[in-house]
Amino acid sequence: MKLFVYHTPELTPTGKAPECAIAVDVLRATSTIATVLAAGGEAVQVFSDLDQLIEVSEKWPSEKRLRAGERGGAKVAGFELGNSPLDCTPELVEGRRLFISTTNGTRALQRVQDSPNLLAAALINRAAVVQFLLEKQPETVWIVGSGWEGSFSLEDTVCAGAIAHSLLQQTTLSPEELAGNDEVISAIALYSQWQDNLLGLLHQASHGQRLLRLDCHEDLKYCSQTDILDVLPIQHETGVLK
Ligand code: 3SL
Repeated sequence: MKLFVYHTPELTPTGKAPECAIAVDVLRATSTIATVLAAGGEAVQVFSDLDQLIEVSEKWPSEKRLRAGERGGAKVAGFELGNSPLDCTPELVEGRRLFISTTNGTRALQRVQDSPNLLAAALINRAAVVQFLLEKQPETVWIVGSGWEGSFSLEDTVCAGAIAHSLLQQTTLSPEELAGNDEVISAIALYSQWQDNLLGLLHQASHGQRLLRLDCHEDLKYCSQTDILDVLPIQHETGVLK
């Protein structure tokens, strides 16, 4: 297995998609997607365009759908939900499809949507993602961070590092054998330094600070936890994760 980390969708190569791709948006899209599926949501359908989301979701029975939208960290007017995983309770989401559009996370997913094995990962479901990789043994894996509007983000890179670190612990691979690019080595170094204080790292991250200004302290706490959900969001048809 060769692992490549790309910090943003913009830095991700164009051309043939890899055998396995993992989109990461710890704050907060992939944390929300994992939470919805763990809470019994039927599926999560991802859109970059709000108008398209509205058009497609209109065709779905209203009692079976929820619309979630975030722009600049805030909820989109008229939608039931923003992008807080804490709002995605079993009472609300069970049996329903979440139609979601966010600023960066949905772009990361769409960037690698042609991969035959597209996963959504966050710290909270890291172990399930690693388990999939260990069982499936894909030759090439790309981890694509969402970043923020084209820029690097600490929280996505530390999650990439958490995945790589766990792979190293559970295989005989050396870092040099696993790493397809230097970003993997730096992601492992970041995780190794912060693994005991991931909440502290999220507080330092620029998007973490943006969310703190929006009073999302509890979201940061929740998203900084590791391996708490045994759920593997995987794309079944383009844009639909189950
Ligand atoms: O950019 C995104 O995709 C979001 O996850 C950002 S936020 O955490 O909802 O503000």
